[in-house]
Amino acid sequence: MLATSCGGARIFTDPQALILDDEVQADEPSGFALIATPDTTHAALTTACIEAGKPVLCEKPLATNQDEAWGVIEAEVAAGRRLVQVGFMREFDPPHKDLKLLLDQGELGKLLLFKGLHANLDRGPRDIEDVITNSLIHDIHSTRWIMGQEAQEVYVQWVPAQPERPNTCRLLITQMALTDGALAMLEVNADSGYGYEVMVSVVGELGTGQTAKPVGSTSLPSPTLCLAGNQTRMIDQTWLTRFETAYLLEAQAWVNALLNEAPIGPTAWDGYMSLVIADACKCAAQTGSPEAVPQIERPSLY
Ligand code: ISE
Repeated sequence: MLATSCGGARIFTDPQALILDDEVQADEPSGFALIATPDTTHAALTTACIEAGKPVLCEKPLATNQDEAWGVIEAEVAAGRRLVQVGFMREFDPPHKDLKLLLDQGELGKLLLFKGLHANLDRGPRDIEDVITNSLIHDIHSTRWIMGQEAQEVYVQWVPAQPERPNTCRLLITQMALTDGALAMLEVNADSGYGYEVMVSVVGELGTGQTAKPVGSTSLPSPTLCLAGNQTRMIDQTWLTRFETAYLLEAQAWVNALLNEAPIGPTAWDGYMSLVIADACKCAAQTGSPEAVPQIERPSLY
């Protein structure tokens, strides 16, 4: 039914067959692949696109761990050109972009601290590894992107969702020491009890900055209401409404960039480095100690 409503789209049950199909032409918008399948399939499908010479926008995480992600880097380096963009859509979110612009203009001077708040609504008890690779990965990338620094050391503490299963995670705090001497403190709430929110605040030598509250996604009214003795504001319930604008801007920017043959946005290297840091966080969670993050030489393609 959906295929008919899209003008008779062909349906594939095998993603590899779709990627290899001759009708999917790499030099036309129909030939750009957008991968939004389960996390465990991302690396193999992205690599298949690279090997077929087809540009690909892959949802985060690029892979489930750094070794898998390195395979994607090797394939792209062998192809000799950038074909991959990773779906860290916060780079296209107006409140994040506005803050980043002011920081890049040096408004706050040298940056000292990144604080990230990432509140989710309950999706059932999740293991700490899943919260790190699937949710914290956004905050890891935001830290690298907004601060313009890599992580050097990470330390992880969390509150279990179920006390009898200590590996489950209700709330996670990650601390990071960054390469230029700044710090980061990332809070991921796996079940806020009230809604979905993402906010960043930054402390610089000259002052502080914070992302603006999003001005109502298209599906939510933005006004604050005073009613029956209470002041209320609607809060998104999922990332799909909170980041609706960012997803649209991300996809449009990706297509525009490819038509101009100049890829932009988060690279496979960003996808890889965020997993190097995520893997260090998983280690730190296991050992209960600060964990050093390996500093890896960036291939010249990036
Ligand atoms: C989800 O997969 C996303 O990517 C959301 O942006 C994030 O907030 C959520 O925690 C993830 O599970």
